[in-house]
Amino acid sequence: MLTRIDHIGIACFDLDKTVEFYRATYGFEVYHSEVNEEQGVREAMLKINDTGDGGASYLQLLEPTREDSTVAKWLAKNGEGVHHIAFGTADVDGDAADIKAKGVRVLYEEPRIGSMGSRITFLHPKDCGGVLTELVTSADPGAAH
Ligand code: CMX
Ligand code: CO
Repeated sequence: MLTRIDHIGIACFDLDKTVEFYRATYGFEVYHSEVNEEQGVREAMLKINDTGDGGASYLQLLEPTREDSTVAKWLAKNGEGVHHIAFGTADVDGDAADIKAKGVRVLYEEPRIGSMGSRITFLHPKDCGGVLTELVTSADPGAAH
């Protein structure tokens, strides 16, 4: 069951500059940052609020680490902006299987590693009304992140 907005993914050319925009404009601070080589991104997670399921909702700011990454490709075509949305679930495997059975393409056979050790998969934007959609199970679903 999808129980929250886990994050909104925003693609940018310059992560430090974008982090500073969110800090100066809204007062949001970086909760966590990391490089995910498999996804080809350097990212910052800004925690916006805790949620009723014991999790939280974030903004995920994404800067590409290499030219052939999905985010670099997207930025070249679209410029900066909202890249994807992510729903949180305690069971990414089960929810991905249920959604796949409804005819939506799930991009990974098995969930991969996302922010903060989470397990993630993606649904094809062409099957989701043009919205790249991620499903996320936190490393510790009972914890605040
Ligand atoms: N949102 C909406 N539509 C998108 C999209 C996005 N983020 N990315 C691509 N598309 C659309 C394109 O506009 C294109 O549409 P048209 O054919 O109408 O022009 C179509 O999908 C194919 O796009 P493409 O540029 O040829 O890109 P690919 O097919 O090579 O890749 C996708 C698209 C979704 C399979 C790829 O981006 C992917 O695997 N995404 C999942 C991984 C990811 O995004 N990782 C970065 C974030 C990591 C994280 O969140 O932790
Ligand atoms: Co994401």
